[in-house]
Amino acid sequence: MKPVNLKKLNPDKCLVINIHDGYGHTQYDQYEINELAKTAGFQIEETIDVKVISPNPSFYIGKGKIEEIKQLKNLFDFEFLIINEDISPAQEKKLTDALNLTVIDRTNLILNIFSMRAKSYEGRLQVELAQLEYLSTRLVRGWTHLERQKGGIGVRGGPGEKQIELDRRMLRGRVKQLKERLKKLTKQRDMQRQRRRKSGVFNVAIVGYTNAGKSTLFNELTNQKIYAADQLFATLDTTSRKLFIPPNFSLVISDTVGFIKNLPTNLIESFKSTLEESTNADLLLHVVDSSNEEKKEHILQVNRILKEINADQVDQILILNQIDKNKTKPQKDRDEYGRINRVELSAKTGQGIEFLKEALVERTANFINQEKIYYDENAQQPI
Ligand SMILES: Nc1nc2c(ncn2[C@@H]2O[C@H](COP(=O)(O)OP(=O)(O)OP(=O)(O)O)[C@@H](O)[C@H]2O)c(=O)[nH]1
Ligand SMILES: [Mg+2]
Repeated sequence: MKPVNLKKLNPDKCLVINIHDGYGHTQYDQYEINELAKTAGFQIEETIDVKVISPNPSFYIGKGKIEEIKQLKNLFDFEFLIINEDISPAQEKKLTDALNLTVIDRTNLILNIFSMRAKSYEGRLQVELAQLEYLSTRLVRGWTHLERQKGGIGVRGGPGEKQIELDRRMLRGRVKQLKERLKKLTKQRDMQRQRRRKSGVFNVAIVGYTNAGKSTLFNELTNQKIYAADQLFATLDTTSRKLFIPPNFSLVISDTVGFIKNLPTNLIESFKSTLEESTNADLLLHVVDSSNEEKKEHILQVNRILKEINADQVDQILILNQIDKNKTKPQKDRDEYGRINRVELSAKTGQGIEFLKEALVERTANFINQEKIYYDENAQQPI
């Protein structure tokens, strides 16, 4: 029941099971789970659709499907089963035992991709914390389950209880240590932010669904070469750069970690300080892959997470990226206050970037004026 260390196991063959409701509806996008699996280094041998109206409490899927998977296993020889859902620890364990396969649910897959991607010290601490929190719920539940077998809560000396108790204690110790280290880093980050705020710099954060093209846009705007790739969660660490727009505008722009539908809460919690880069921004560039069929759902999911991290009040400009794929023209739209609030562009070819720069100049000028009013008003305050 440990988070699987995919680093050691990759690349490997897997079966993907796609849960649907009998009408072709799935909670999670089939294309996305395939991309997640590939990003984690898996080779997808076979995909099967499994209808689940109400999940089987023991195995999540029905017994008939378990037999079918056993037969597929004989044919295709895979070691991993990836399930396009989040299943309970007990279901994971039962499925693993029944099939003699390593079962990985969607949350576990995402946690592992994060762990493979984490580069910075802070990123590594954040991912480890999220993974341990995920593991701790599994251990706790496994433990209560053992207790129940021995005749009720509070009964001592059950088989394996000592080991689990020991594991739990070590786990709690490490979680505490990680939280303390992260707290120190958060303090440093807060101080940096305060300094930036005091200096009256306009802060812009690029946010959006994973693989929308945030890093490509960041590179195009700042002439940087940070990692951008056709992979989910290519970026985990926030990168900030000063951006100068002629004739005389400057701002700080940050590229941030991508979001995904139902981003595991453990990750949101442990990545809070990184995500707060968006909460504390003056403007968000919400990047969307306009060629993606799921773009409306992606916008909804990003806004949902922004709300969760209290960034839903920050002004947004919607960036419909990748218009080169749709072969549509660059465009800008304005809101009822006359501000550019929507730009259609291609971060890759640069088409439409001038509209975004125009929007940034407008917003920066506005910000500087507001700051002046703020300072003037303060100056008039009697001491
Ligand atoms: N055709 C086309 N491809 C693009 C465009 N913008 C980005 N891409 C491609 O889309 C893929 C993802 O781009 P990234 O910039 O890494 O996306 P991201 O939003 O930073 O992704 P994560 O960091 O993984 O969340 C890369 O292969 C880019 O080359 C675009 O305007 N047009
Ligand atoms: Mg990126």
